[in-house]
Amino acid sequence: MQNSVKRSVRQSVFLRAVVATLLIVVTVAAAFRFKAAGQQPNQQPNQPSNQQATPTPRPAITMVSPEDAAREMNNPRSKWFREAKYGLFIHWGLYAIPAGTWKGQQIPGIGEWIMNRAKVPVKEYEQLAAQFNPVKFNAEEWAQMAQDAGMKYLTITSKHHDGFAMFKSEASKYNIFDATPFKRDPLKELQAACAKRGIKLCFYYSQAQDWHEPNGAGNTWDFGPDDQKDFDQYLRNKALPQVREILTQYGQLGMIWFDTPRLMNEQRAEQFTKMVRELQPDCLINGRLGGKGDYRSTGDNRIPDQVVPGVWEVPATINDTWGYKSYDDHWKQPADIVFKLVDIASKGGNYLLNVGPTAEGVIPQPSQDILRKVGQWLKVNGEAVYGAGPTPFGQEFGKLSETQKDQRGQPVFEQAKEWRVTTKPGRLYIHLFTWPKEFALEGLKGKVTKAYLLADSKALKFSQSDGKLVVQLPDKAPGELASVIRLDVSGVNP
Ligand code: JFZ
Repeated sequence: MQNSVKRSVRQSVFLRAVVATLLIVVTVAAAFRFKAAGQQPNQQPNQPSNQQATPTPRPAITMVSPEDAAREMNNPRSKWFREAKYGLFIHWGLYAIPAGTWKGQQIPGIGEWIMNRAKVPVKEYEQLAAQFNPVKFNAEEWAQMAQDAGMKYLTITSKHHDGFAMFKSEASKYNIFDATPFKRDPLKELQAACAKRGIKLCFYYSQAQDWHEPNGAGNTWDFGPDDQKDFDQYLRNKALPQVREILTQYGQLGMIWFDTPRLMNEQRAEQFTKMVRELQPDCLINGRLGGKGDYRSTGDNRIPDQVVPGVWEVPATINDTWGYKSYDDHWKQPADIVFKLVDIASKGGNYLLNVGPTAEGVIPQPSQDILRKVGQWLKVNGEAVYGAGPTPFGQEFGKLSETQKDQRGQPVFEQAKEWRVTTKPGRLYIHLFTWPKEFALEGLKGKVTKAYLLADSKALKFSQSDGKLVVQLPDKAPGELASVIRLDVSGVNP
């Protein structure tokens, strides 16, 4: 509600009065409810400060039928992806040159949208290509960083909405090989560097929005409204031929990550699906093509509140932009990223975390340092993440507020952040984000035969009776970031 309140306040004094009245009503009502429940208004457990704002109305993820969830889970094509859990997203293109500033003006919003947000005419934006010379680009270093970070796949923008291809393309000369002084194909170089390290290479491709093309979706400032365009002409002449190129010239791809399916329909999506299946039957299709994909994405940076069945991924920023912005230093810290990675894994999803390299071809040092810290944690605790399944519990996620409602009148979810659980057959992994004297767990089926911290492998004392397990912990946590207890459980699969 805070955001909408902010907006309203700007809009008019009248609205301000309405909002103030509403707030008073809500506060009074809330106080009554607290009283009825015998609580004080400030007794809200586990409410981290960054969760105060009411969630935006869009849902975290599209729910699917149990049949579709099972189809996703049983798809042999997605096996590597379901196990990988953690990938590196890279948004890199001409937008790294302006880096968030156009003609001396800082342009609000995500960096890769600068052409759209500043309504830069194609003729002007195109000129960036002549300056694009990322001589510090080193595919080996990028792939090595992904590996050090513990990321199992790498998804890079082969073409974003600005229409500029980051690979050598016959279908359009508006590409990094033909239109820049760089004259190299970074995707080709990444193919080799990723293959060497067993990292799955995946390409983002903006199939619908293409602000460079008169018939592509999105550029209304040069080319007028989308509904008057010959969108199929654009698909035929650029998008489909370029997707064919990326499918045929870079070896086996892990997936193509399509995005923002404006103007797409089933029949248009089908042309892409058919091409991917014919040329690379093992290549995954993400959920933003405009038809049914192999798995689903949440909204950007949106983590669901509970376990979500099926195969899904949270695309997320490490600061507040995808494409590089010189003045965005709002970095998520390693502890936060570890929490989000575990939180997502414990709900059954993947985490695709983004970096935005500079126009010189460098991944900003702060993001490298942060990701490597998380990578060190994964070296010790990766067994509890890679290939791990979701929690059999759920009480650890928090609960619906009895008092706070969002804009739609739905109760706000109060997230708890003390612990999370991931699973493997015969094993439970308890990730602790605070350090209690002992850890107690209710509702555990099966008999615990062994308990120890992944960090030091020393056996922990525990007792189990009436479905309640209590594990004794040493005085100090073994590491700076989350500590993981491994429980070996016999009898039933946890
Ligand atoms: C899209 C792009 O427009 C953006 O530039 C970036 O590449 C991002 C990863 O994807 O933005 C979206 C797309 C979908 C949602 C939100 C932002 N969504 O479904 O909530």
